[in-house]
Amino acid sequence: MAAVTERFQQLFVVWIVLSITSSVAVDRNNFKTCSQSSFCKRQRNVKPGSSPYRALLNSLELTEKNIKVQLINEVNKVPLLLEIYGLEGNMTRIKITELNPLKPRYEVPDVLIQDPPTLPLAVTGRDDNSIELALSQTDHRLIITSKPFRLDIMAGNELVLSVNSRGLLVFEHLRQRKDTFSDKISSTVGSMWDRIKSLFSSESKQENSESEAEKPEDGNSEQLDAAEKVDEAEPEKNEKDEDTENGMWEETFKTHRDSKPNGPTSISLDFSLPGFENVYGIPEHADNLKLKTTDNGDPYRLYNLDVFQYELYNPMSLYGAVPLMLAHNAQRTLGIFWLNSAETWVDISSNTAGKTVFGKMLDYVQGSKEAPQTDVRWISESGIIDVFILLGPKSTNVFHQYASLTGTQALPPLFTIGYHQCRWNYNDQEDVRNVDAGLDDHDIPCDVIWLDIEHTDGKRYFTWDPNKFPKPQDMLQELEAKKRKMVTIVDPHIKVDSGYKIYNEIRSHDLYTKSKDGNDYEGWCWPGNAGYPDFTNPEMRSLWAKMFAYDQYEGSRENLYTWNDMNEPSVFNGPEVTMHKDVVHNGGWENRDVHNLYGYYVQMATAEGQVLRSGGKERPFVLTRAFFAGSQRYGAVWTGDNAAEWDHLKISIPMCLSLGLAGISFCGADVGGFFKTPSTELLVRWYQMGAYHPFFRAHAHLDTPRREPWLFGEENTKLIRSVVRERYALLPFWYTLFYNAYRTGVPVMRPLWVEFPADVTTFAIDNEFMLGNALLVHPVAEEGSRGVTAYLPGTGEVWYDVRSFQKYIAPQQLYIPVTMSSVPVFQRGGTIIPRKNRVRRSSSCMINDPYTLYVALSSQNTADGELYEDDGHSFNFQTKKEYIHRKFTFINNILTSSNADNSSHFTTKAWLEKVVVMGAQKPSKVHIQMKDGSTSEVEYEFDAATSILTLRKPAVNIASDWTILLR
Ligand code: NBV
Repeated sequence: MAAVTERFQQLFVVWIVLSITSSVAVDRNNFKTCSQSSFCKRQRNVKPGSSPYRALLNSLELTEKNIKVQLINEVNKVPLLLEIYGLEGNMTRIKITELNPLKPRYEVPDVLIQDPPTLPLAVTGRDDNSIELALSQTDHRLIITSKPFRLDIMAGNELVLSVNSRGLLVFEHLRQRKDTFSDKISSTVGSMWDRIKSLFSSESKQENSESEAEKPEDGNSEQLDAAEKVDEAEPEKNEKDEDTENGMWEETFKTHRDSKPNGPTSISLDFSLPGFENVYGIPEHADNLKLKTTDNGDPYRLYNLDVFQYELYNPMSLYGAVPLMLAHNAQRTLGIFWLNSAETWVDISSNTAGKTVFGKMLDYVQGSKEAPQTDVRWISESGIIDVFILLGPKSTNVFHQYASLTGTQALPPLFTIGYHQCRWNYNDQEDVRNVDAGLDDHDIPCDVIWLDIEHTDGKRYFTWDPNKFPKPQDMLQELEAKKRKMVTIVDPHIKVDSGYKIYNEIRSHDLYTKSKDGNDYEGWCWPGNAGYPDFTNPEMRSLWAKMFAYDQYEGSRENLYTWNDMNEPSVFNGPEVTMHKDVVHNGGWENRDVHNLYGYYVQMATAEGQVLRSGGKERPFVLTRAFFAGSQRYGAVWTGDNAAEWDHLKISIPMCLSLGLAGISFCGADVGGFFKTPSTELLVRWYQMGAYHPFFRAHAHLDTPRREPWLFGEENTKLIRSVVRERYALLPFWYTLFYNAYRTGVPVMRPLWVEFPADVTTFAIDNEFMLGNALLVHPVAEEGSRGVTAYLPGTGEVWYDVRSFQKYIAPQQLYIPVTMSSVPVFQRGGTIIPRKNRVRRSSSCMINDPYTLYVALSSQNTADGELYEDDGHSFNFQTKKEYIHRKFTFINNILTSSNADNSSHFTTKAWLEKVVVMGAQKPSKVHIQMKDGSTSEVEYEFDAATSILTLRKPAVNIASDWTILLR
């Protein structure tokens, strides 16, 4: 019998694979629209209008940390508690939850890196209908209006953001189901109990005029009911039917029934942003950088899902979710961080959307009073309202603010920013050996070779297929000898198999997620029937972490790292290909509450495992597909199963930019496209794109023909080789950018508007991007392209083509004729970039190699830049401050290298072999002066045609202080 079931499961998986490989586009029927998600539908049916909420100003309580005010829904009388916190660093936190919930509601743990430090709030004004509060250390004020309830945030006299100004605060309070006799009794008892409690609670001591708060009606929120009732006139409609119809107490999607033991629990809140026309962020969506209005379609959805063959330019969910939105205009940037891990939908509307530039001009000329405004509305299925308003005012402030809450990008080991060679699958040890040799034979640097699911023994993670990979240690050692690493895939679905150590261990600790009936939850995935460890449980995470110990993960070595896939989690036979919402996690929480955190915890536990196996010494590397706010602390993210199509190549820019804005800098897309087979032209263009993305990995589907970079003729090998080598030459620049992302939260890959905040032309650009503040990249992403038009921003700024050193004055739309070898990249005047021009097999081989500095002079003949270097792999940069952080400045014809961080110390053999100055004038002499005062002459060359000055062999150690004087 067991064998029959096993066979059936195998057939099912084969069927899945076949259907996966035969269809062409996403099957939208597998995924809910807003109207198929009952809470989204109920909420969206509530239209803007006067809010039924009133803030009970007399209930205001000022504590050391926050202020508390009760809100009463004047229709259903259910009281809420509003808490407002002034946070250090120009942020405000707004929490709204039930004053007397039937039971606790979920509050997201483990994402904030600390209890955010608060600043006292002071009441600075008050009248019958409002209270004014001042946030200390800023010019920000908060105004709470009582009836209808709204909250306005002012900066000086300017209104920055309003909360509930459209009256869309909707809070489905926890309630007893009314449809059975026993429920009726418990409901009555429940509400009697509530009343008794309230009589004795401190709130009951409020003045009479406020006392409605203590008499909740134990019924549905009438705000929602009113919106939901299809036919008001229909007499005596059975409540149970209506609840079921509205999906309040149960809901069915396709064949899947959601039992909804807690009934309706959703929440919603609106925010108005006067003066803003551009909003960004809330990854992950396959859409443009600038988010679109959602009035005529679905809201953007945040619900981690394994969306097979995702479609582009739509608001459907993808694998990860970061509920952070940024708003930007020429004066300021702000952020809204909605800390909720349940299924979430975000509606965006704008009064200027759809207006042409001419229409806007007409408004201006005619003096139309309507200022631009964007309105957003967040809706989540459960939990509480816990939202952080990041008040900027600059984008860099918003990045710092968000980083102070959720942490920064972990500084990756150096090797991880090199090139990664992956496919589903490298078949066996021999195959790996050949690929490794192929890279060397063709002079293509590479740091990592990856193994996908076929390397395992029957999709049992942490094992090796004994026939294909009989000696994994030998294979890893061979790679180590080449200074290369390997990554193996470790998915979180665990084959149900009593002969499988990992399965048994998790079971013996009773750490699998549970079905609503209390048994281990099982679903189908690659191994057939699988259990899903409860990663929300710290015990499970620590057990998982221990599984990476060298003596536990047999065949592993120090140069083996990890890839977490399918961690949304993907459940082939689950609703929307994921876990049932009524699956139970640690503490009795439902998957409904924690869903978007699952993948986050998988990556967290995996990264902890890698740190643990090294005795806390080595930095981990984990690539994850699913993510949440804070995932940046645990490694890298890729954009999942894209396709070998030009539009997928293009969308990789906004997808990674959006992730970067939301704190996750280490992002990449499968180079070449995962599904389908790229034309050679597309493959080459994809390498040219990928070489400038933070995470640079080629990957391909099992069914596609092999596509290692040397398989397309010498000419194409040369093209690919050249961009991969360019990537390696720029590794010092990349590593410095990552260090700054780690230090400050500022993204590595940036939209142009981050660097040019007042230039409105940049606000919607997503076919080019900045790396740090210095490089502008406009990859060719059109088939058969003969030219591209790049926008060079910055009034009065200059840009230099990094290959020809040709200088351009900005701003301008620059037409650039292209050939297959062209990758338009420009260095901004005023910046200095470090490179290592002697490219070798892998990043570790280049550790001691000398540097070249590229100094691009601004129109004022100045420039500055930085260099960060450390051992590339350990935590010594944190624990012992072992690193160098240099600052380079060019001013008055003097180039200076100074220490940017005197507390650091690190010795390196690397020296300065060359300095290239763009936009220079010919000097008559060049000297280098050391800290001890000693000077020597430096040889140079000057090319008058290009204004390039090349200083040869200053020959100083890169960690030393020196000054180069041009006379
Ligand atoms: O493990 C196989 C693939 C993997 O190659 C890909 O990168 C993941 O995104 N995985 C998805 C599962 C199957 C996809 C059809």
